[in-house]
Amino acid sequence: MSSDEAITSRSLLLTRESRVPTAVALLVTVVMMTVTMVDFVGDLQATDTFTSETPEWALTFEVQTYTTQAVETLQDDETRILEFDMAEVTIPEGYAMGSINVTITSEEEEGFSVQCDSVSGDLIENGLTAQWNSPVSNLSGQDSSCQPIELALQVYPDFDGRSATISASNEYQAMQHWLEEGWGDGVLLLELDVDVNSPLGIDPIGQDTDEEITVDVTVVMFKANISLIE
Ligand SMILES: [Ca+2]
Ligand SMILES: [Ca+2]
Repeated sequence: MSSDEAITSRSLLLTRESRVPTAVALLVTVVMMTVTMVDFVGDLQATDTFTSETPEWALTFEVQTYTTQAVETLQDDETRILEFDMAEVTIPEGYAMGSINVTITSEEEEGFSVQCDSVSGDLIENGLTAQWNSPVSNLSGQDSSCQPIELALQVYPDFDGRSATISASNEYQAMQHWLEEGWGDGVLLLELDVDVNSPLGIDPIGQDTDEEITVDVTVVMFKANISLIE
């Protein structure tokens, strides 16, 4: 390269003809950097106000129930354990098990010649996947006034069937809590105890010696729905 050529190339950007394009290029660069900075600051501001602008979602549940019944006659002083295999429950597509409700009903009805038998029912904690320690679960009950005993086992965490409004940045996050699998697997064990009570003064032939107990098991299943509150 001769010295003449070197001077020509060095001054190429600064020649009178090339000054305008160079200035335009610089200007474009400055504008682009400014746009990027504004975007960046805008993102920071968006993050700052995120909590107050998180979308709200309406949570609703579709509910279906499965019921099964067992009728058992227990003798005085008898204890019996009934099994209800949850594998026999048909759970519709998209549904999960929410809770299990048990109603224990005596055959006797309180009346002039009846002294109600003492009946107790206990759901026995085992490997059935459920919220055994939830305050909503009611595992034990007893009655001696011919009234039904109501027991309940919360299966899915927090499920109560009630609609709610929740804040979440997107639909998946809003739904996330309701997509768990594996709750309600196992065998429900119900222990029944009967102590027969006979009215005083009834002749021995008319003595009460047993009690027919009807157990109704209702499995509540749900499907969660989420919709954006505009
Ligand atoms: Ca009785
Ligand atoms: Ca009886």
